[in-house]
Amino acid sequence: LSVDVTALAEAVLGGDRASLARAITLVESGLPGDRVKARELMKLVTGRTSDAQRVGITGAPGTGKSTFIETLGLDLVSQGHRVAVLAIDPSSVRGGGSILGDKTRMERLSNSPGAFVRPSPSAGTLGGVARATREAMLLVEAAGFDIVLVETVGVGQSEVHVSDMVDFVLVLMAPGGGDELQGIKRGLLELADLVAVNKTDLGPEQAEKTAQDFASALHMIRPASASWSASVYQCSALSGAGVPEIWAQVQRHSEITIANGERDLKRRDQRVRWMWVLVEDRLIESFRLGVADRLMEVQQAVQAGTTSPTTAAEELLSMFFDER
Ligand SMILES: Nc1nc2c(ncn2[C@@H]2O[C@H](COP(=O)(O)OP(=O)(O)OP(=O)(O)O)[C@@H](O)[C@H]2O)c(=O)[nH]1
Ligand SMILES: [Mg+2]
Repeated sequence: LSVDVTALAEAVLGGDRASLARAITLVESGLPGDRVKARELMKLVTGRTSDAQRVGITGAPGTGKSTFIETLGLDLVSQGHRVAVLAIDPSSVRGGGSILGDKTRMERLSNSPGAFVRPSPSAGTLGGVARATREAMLLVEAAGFDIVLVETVGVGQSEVHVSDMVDFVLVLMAPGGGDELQGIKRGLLELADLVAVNKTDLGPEQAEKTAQDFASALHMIRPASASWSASVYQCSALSGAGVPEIWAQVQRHSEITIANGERDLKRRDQRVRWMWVLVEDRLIESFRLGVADRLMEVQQAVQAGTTSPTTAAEELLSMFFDER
């Protein structure tokens, strides 16, 4: 990309959508030259962003996250808000192609002048995608969007990163019986500020039963904050039923945590954690480059058991440090 970063920053701050899109493409790029420009761009917009409300919407694939965001987003736009939607899709990291890519279109919301919908970057490391998403969030705030909704698939590590960048985590669940509380769902519940059982239109009894199961599971989890504990709501993202009630809770949380200073504290912590994410990302990247000649071989020897992990780590580390 050939870019005049200063002009780009001013255009983003002026709310120009095409420039915003180009700026996000720049922060998503992995090319070293682009990374330098992206860092410059981020410096220019820092401290000049709007004070947006940041909400993460996570849940297993197919639970209705995009549908929920479209319904909610259109409603918020009609109330005069400017809504930006960003997506983190861990499958895009592994496969090179994005699962969300096609389905995240949210056509009606994308066409709304009050909204900006950006699908997930389609390549990069998970850390890199999370970094790009966080920077994209700051960019949409610089462009004046006052609500940012971040969609993530609640598998793998992505939800850990999303709770590190938002004020509120909404977990969407689909109704269903049996082993509902195993594995990823448990992990998700621990991050939730609110759990919404979606698709109630498919069967109210089933949804009610699922909601009760999650409510009792939530009782076993110690709330992260004294001023807020997660509760369970039901909705139909498709019909819109229950969606305004859920948003009212997000608002209530926002009012409480702004008033008692918790939101500010959380954002301070998040900034420091992000500094470390960036440091780790850069270190690992330069480490991999630094030991690239031997990395495959050593890794295979560890897999085969002919070299111990300790010996291998020592070898790679001294190779890396000796080269500097
Ligand atoms: N009946 C019913 N179907 C719904 C509801 N919400 C979403 N769906 C459907 O469920 C399917 C998945 O919805 P999405 O909104 O794409 O779900 P998602 O969680 O974003 O999916 P991924 O991005 O692939 O993880 C679509 O066919 C939706 O139409 C709902 O409230 N009721
Ligand atoms: Mg989706």
